[in-house]
Amino acid sequence: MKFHNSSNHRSLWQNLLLLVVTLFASSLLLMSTALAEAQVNEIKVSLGNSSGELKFFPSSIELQAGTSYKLLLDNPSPVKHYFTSKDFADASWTRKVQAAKVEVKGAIHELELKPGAEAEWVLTPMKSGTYELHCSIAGHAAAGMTGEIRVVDKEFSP
Ligand SMILES: [Cu+2]
Repeated sequence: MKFHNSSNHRSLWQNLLLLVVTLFASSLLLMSTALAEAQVNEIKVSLGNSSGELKFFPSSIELQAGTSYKLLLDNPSPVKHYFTSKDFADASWTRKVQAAKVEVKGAIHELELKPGAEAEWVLTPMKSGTYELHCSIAGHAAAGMTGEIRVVDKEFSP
């Protein structure tokens, strides 16, 4: 093999290759940034779990007032549950609730999730405070199916 003859060619090809790799890498970076932005305000809350524990997972969430969120609710448990947080709902602006190809708009105070159900609640909390969350099925809150939603004010940097 002779390397010396093709050294000019090699550096041209290497430069081209470098350019292509750089373009590819930066487009990947842009794509992953866009994906990260799309996912940023998603918060997942499970109502119960597959072993039937009467809890929310997690049982405490913190949101920022004036920021829009997508709450991804699911029920991996064998029984029906409710996501009930009336004061939180009253202090929030609900853009929509989407579940099984049905989109609901307007005031929402609680969501019922049957076993295996999933729902997306797109909302913007408007007022800071600590709001209680519970499942309104008889006996579930007493057994521990409660939680809290903390809404904090946005921190403004000077
Ligand atoms: Cu329940």
